[in-house]
Amino acid sequence: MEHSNRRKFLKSSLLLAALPAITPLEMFAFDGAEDKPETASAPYLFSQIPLPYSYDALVPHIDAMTMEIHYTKHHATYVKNVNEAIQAEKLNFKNEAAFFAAASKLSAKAKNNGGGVWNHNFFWESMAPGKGGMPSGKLKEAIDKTFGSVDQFKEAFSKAALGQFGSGWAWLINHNGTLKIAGTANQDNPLMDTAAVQGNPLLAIDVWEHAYYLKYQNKRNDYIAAWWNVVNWDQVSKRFA
Ligand code: MN3
Repeated sequence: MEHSNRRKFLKSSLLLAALPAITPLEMFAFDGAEDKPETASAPYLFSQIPLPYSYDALVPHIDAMTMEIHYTKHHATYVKNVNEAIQAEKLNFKNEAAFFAAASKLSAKAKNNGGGVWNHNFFWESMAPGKGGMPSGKLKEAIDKTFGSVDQFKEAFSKAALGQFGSGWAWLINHNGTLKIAGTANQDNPLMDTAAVQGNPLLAIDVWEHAYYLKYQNKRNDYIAAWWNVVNWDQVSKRFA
């Protein structure tokens, strides 16, 4: 509340407090309600991680303007909207996993924007400058076993990303020890109880046009091919461990 308004408000509250119907306790409970959440955790269940690198760190594969708009506008808006929905709908989940496990019961606003926040945090951490190359260790063994080879995996994953109709994501998922590739529409993710293929996400690519249109226009295929150069396999291995 702005200072002078607050003073006016307090003054009128004190006048009201003099009336028998309004106790000082009620006045106190009302004061400040506009900027305090009902519980400490619920409205801030979702937040944006600090971007782990600069906007231009993934150039030439992902351009700086795309990164900046993607992080500061698109991603930030999902945070604002999901926390608005959580507050307005009085949702109370102990963590993000519990939120997504109840996706079928959430409003479109809560589900879409919650997915938007989580998916982008996951996406930023799936990439890093000077990465790409090949997976190693246990992860490579599992990929070889499931898909035949890393190249065959990349081909199948790229195909899923290219074939995702409209806006959405392609995922590599650990489903009870089995690796799977899946696509999701909009901001859905494999943690949601509504997902056709559920499991623990290991890797994801954002194929919304906002993720590539400035540099690649309609050539989603070129964006996907370039994206492999920034995949952070060390992070994917950590998620698989
Ligand atoms: Mn996006």
